[in-house]
Amino acid sequence: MSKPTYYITTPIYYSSGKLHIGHCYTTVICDAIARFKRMDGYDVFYLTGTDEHGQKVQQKAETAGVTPKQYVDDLHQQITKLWKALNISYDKFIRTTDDYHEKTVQKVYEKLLASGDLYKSTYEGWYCTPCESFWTESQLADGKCPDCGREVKLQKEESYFFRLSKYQDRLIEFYKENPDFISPRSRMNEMINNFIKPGLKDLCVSRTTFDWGVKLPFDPKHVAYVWIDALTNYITALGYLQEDHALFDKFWPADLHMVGKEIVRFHTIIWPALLMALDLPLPKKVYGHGWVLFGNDKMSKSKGNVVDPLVLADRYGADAIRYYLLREIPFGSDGTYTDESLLLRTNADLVNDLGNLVSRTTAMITQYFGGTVPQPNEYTDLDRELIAICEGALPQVRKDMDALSAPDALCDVFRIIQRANKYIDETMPWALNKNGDKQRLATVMYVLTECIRFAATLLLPFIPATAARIFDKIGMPQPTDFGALDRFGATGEGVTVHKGDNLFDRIDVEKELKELNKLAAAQQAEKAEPETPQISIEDFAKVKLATAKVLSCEKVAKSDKLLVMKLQVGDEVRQVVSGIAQYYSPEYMIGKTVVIVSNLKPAKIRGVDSNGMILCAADGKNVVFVTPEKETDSGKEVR
Ligand code: ME8
Repeated sequence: MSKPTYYITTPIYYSSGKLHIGHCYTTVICDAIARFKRMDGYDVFYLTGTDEHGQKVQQKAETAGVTPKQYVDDLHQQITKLWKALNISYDKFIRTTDDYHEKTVQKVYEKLLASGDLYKSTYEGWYCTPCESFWTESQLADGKCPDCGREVKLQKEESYFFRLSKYQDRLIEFYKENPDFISPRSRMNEMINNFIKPGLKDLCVSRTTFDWGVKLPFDPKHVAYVWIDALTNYITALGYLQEDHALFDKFWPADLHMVGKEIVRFHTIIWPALLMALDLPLPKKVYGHGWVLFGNDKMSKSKGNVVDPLVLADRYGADAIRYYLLREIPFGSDGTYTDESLLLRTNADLVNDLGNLVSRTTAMITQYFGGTVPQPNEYTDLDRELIAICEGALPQVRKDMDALSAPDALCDVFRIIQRANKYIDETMPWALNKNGDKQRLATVMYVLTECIRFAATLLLPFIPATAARIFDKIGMPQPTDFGALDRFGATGEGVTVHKGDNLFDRIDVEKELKELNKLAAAQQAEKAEPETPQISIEDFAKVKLATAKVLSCEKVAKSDKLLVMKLQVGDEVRQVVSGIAQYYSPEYMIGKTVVIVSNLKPAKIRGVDSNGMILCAADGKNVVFVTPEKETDSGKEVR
């Protein structure tokens, strides 16, 4: 008989910056669920990936002096390295720049155009020129750009629109028929009251102001804008509208889209409407998890004052990070990350409870029975209490995982561990040994080994590397399913334990906190502007500065920041691109005398050749170009 399928996804991660520990939350939760389902008999497909198009990427690449593709390639590498370090067992990693994805997005737009769900119109919005971003009235902060606080102007742009409004009633109907579609429930009310009831507006789904995106095949000056490109990843990854669509046939509709609460709206309104428009079945559930907050900061998705998760994983092990995120952050609501809570949680649960149980038990079996797990004799009521906890654990953990609550599931597993530690204190094996009661001692060692086997099996989805090490220590093969959890007493004769190293070393919290502070400070300093070094007169002599007269000037196409000028520099005429369009109009520049760096290596900026750089005085808000105090010829050396 074929296994039931389970398709689980994370959002695709923006490729415009480094990921922090908050980002790891979605991926780690999904990983635990995927691993649990695999062991519980499902044929699982776990998808994650990167969201690589858009204006932000284009701008960041420009600032970094690389192409957008080089920029996203580098981030993609960093992100996959992080997932590897955290032991994320995804089945596929999709990049929105993957050829198959781009081609399918184009087909989706064509399909929507053909069915009448896509139409061309004009988008009117508040535009922030420095940020090159459109905002709706309600997104503005005191009438200004919510990102940079500067003035915005009302601007019109030709755009394609998705007929979202048409699906309003069908969406409400769908929610009614599927009350568990949006979880937790509170988020469902939020969606209906805040977004659907006030009325859905058609959605602008193309842009002409930048070009780092999927070009619309029927109108290539437009690129796909954000949500259709991003959301369709969940089906393009499976082969939707492609030659090989076996995975799509097998796994769609998704069982679970796990997303952070800020993007529930897109996944529960736009995504189902789009699927309705494409005549596809809808996903079974969208879960909006809470945020990992940092210190007292409300929501700092981009906070930099926390140590890089790669460094944390390297220092404390992937499982300490995984365990912390799964256990400490209450599922469905926000939780606060602090270095201290990470270290304390690791010491309390992983070092004390789990580590001690395994090391004490393996040490005692080694000392009292030469390392071979003895067979049990008659069970007492005390033993039976532990047996009942073990045998009840899988159904309980399964129930927790059905509710997607990893913290509860881990609490239930740790109940076995904590009870077993107490059992050691209660049975006092050292006294049994001293009194020569080998029979009872054998039963106690056997019960403890079985408790460890149950706990380690159930821990495999959550802290897989540690659980695997436990199986090594207790001399058993690592199970691939929960089959052997139906019966206490499955451990047969002749099993040999190996105590080996500690599972986790105790962390000196005070000392580590100081180290982490230092690391975070170093990280911040790395990001900050490097201190300007002093240079010698010889170094300065290498820079050739000259006066130049602006002969002509115009805007660079598709850029609000750049002007391209022809400059007279002595006998020579050269072209220079300068990022001063927000501060000077082309007309104003014509006839002005400027100062340029004349021996700068030529470069292409937005595809336009630039041979030199115009000197400006800038303070981050205002920019003025430098000009000689008196009229002077062009081409004069400036020293
Ligand atoms: O939203 N705490 O990508 P993203 C918890 N590309 N989760 C957090 C978090 C925090 N502090 N910060 C981020 C996007 N996340 C889009 C999605 S899907 C079609 C397109 C989570 O890189 C966030 O909630 O901003 C989301 O689930 C994931 O990281 C990716 O966020």
